[in-house]
Amino acid sequence: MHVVLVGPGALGCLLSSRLTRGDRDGEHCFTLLDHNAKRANMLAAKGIRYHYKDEVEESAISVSSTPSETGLADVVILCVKSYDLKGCLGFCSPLLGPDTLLLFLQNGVAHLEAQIPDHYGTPAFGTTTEGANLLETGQVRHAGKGLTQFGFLKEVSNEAMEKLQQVTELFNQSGLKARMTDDILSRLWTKLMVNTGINGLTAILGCTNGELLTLPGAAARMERLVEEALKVALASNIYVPPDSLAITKDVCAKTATNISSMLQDVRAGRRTEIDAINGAVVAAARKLGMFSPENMKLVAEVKELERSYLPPGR
Ligand code: KPL
Repeated sequence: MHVVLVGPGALGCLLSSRLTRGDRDGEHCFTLLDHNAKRANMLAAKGIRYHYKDEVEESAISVSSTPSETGLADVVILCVKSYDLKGCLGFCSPLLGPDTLLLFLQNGVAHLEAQIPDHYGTPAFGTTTEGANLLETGQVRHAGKGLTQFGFLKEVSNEAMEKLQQVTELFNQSGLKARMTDDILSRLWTKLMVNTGINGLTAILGCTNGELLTLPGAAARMERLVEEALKVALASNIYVPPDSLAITKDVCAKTATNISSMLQDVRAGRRTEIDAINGAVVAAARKLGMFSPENMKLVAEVKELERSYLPPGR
C-alpha cells in the first residue's frame, strides 16, 4: 500500500517514524506530506528523531510537499488540526482517487461534519490516546503509549473495510496498539468528554492537568463542563460512559504533570482546537435546542486569550 501521512506535527511525525520502522520487509511505501516546502526539505534531509523514555531512534522517511508528484495514495491519514482540514483536503486532492481511503485523526468531533465530495468514498475516522509531543521540527517524544481505534460512520464496501483492517495491522506491527470498532462515534465522544473537561480549562488557567484537581474552583468548573457534554451526548443518542467525570478526573491524576495539547498551543502562539472540542459541544447542544452555558463561557474565554496573541484574522 502507498500510505500518505499528512502534517508533520507530533502525531504525523510519530506515525511516520513508527510505521516506517514497523514495515520491516519494506512491503509498503510511506510518504509524509507537508505543504511547507522548506520544512519538507529539512525533514527529508534529517529524517525523524523518535524519543521514548531514554531511547532515541532515527528514521529516514520519504517527504514531499508536492502531492501532484507523489502519485495516487491507497490510504491518506490526515494528522492536521481540525481547523486546517478544509485547506488540507484541497491540497491533497491530487493524491485522492476513487479507491483512496481517507482516514481522519483529529481531536474533537467538529471534523465529522467535514464536507467531503462524494466521489472520494466513505472516510474512516480514528481516535487515539497515544501521547506525543513535538520537541522541534522532526523530533517527537512518545510521551505515553495508548490505544488507537478506527471505524466508519457509514456502511462501506468490503475493499474499504479491508484497507482499514490493513492500517490497523500496520499500527499493531509498529508497536502502536490499535483496533477497529463498529462504534467510532461513541469512541470519539468518549475522548471528547475528557478533552472538554481538561483542555480549555488548563489553557485559560495556565496549569498542568493535575493542578485542575487542586486549584480553587477548577474542579467544580470541570464538573459542570463534563456534565453538560454528557447531557448533550445522551440527548444525541451517543453512548458515552456515564462515569465520564470520574474518568476525566482520573486522567488528570494519571497525567498530572502533563501540559495539555491546548495549553501547548497557547504557549507556542498557535490557534487552539477549542471549536472542535467545547465549541462542538455547544454546536451539538444548539442543534437539539439545548443550552450549554459553561462550555459557551469557556469557548469565549479561550477565544479572548487567542486574540491576545494571534495576528488579526487568524
Ligand atoms: O488528550 C489530552 C490533550 O492534552 O489533548 C489529554 C488527555 C488532556 C492529556 O493531556
